[in-house]
Amino acid sequence: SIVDPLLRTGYHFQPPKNWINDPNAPMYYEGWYHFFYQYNPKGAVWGHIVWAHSVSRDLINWVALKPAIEPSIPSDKYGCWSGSATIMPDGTPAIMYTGVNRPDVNYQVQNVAYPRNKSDPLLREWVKPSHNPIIVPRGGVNATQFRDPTTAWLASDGQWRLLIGSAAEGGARGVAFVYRSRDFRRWRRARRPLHSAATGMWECPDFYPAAPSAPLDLRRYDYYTVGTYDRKAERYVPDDPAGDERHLRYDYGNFYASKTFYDPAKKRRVLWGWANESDTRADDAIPRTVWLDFSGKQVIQWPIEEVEALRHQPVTLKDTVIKPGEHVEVTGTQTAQADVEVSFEVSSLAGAEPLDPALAHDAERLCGARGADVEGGVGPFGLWVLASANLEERTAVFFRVFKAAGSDKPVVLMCTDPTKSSLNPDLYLPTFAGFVDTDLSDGKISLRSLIDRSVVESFGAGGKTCILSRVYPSLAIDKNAHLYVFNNGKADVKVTLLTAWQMKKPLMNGA
Ligand code: DQQ
Repeated sequence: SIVDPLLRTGYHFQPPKNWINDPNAPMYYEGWYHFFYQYNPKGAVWGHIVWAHSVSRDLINWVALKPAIEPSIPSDKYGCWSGSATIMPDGTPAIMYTGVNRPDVNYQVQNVAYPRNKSDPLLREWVKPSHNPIIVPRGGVNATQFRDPTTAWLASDGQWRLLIGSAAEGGARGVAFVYRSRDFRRWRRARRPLHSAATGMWECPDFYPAAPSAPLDLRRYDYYTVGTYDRKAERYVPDDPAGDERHLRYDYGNFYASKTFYDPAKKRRVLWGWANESDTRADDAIPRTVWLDFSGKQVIQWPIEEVEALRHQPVTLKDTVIKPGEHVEVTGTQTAQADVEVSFEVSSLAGAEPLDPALAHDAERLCGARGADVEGGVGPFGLWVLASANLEERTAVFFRVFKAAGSDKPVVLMCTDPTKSSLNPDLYLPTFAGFVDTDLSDGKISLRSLIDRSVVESFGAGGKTCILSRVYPSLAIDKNAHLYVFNNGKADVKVTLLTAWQMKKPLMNGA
């Protein structure tokens, strides 16, 4: 469908045109950040996939280079699919990626590519050595479900390890196979996979240390688990063996095929996700820093600090009480492309509504039933973003507090409700939601939303729960987008501080 160009995102990563999907092999090399991504140079839908390549000094301003890896050898002739970079001990990066080698079925093998010229910090040219493919599906591995090699790591025995996403039991079980190599050329599969679960195939696995434990991400939504890597047994053991492996997600919205890399320049781990459009076909991704929280049970995500360089024209709201059923507009800055940070304070949790036990484990259904306009006890309160002047259009990002059945324990739900985001009737607008790991003991909870014309990317409670949503307003566009704080609960809610900044448009691949 045709979308208003003013709904094109301004500061989320995107190519000048055409289809983009997974982020691939993000890395830092000689002062430059490199970002590769699944890209169709020929059209606006997934198809003939190459590795497009952009570079940046700051992860915000991007310059597009020529595609780095395109189909050119028998083992990648029908597609260059996702993969990762590994920095060799001498500092040279290697890219491992999946190649499709048959026209009729998606047979998958793994290839390697190296920079032609290590002294070019832009790494413009990549060569595929003649010993490709270096890993082929053997021994009962399903060749059509065998892809997306991770970054490799050196184990204590001096051998390389990497993981490949796959499936077993006819696709019912997601599997992360371990491969070993002495020379990065001949790879052998370890007898036992690192980990597996009854989730369906695992695409784009990622495995990284987050002291003292390590997340592993699973599939379809970007699930992850936190656990311990038993180096001797080469097995991953989730910290919570009884836990549901589909419990924790990086993001409860539109965010998939994410990948991390370690940024040695700022000593942090950076996560990129793919925010597929729910309507049209041009897509974006945003970097977040990710770390393990104090409890060690989940990760925290926060927009990389460089994003703050785009902020200007701030306006604030201080110590403002929002009464039940009221809303307050935040004026004085344009908010179609904005960064909003707000701290809320609820005076008492006494009026929190009881949690329906049937919905206690299903945040999305709970939010569907108890949305932004359904009056509650404590909440719903939060932001209406990308709102039209008369509020016919608005996307609600909010919290709602419940009381768990049989106890007074507060249960905090975070939602993005886009059902009123557009008067355009033909849109797919799912409600997204996740629970927030907080007991609200001090009555305080924060929310940050990065608004980018058709992206609303929200971070609840300092990044404990994140939701990215795509919306396509027909009125709340550009200068006609408004921002409000609302409270549809029965208890007062205080905005202790809200700051909204307009966001400048960085260099974005020449778009
Ligand atoms: N996209 C790639 C695959 C990967 C999938 C193909 C995930 O390598 O498994 O474009 O979105």
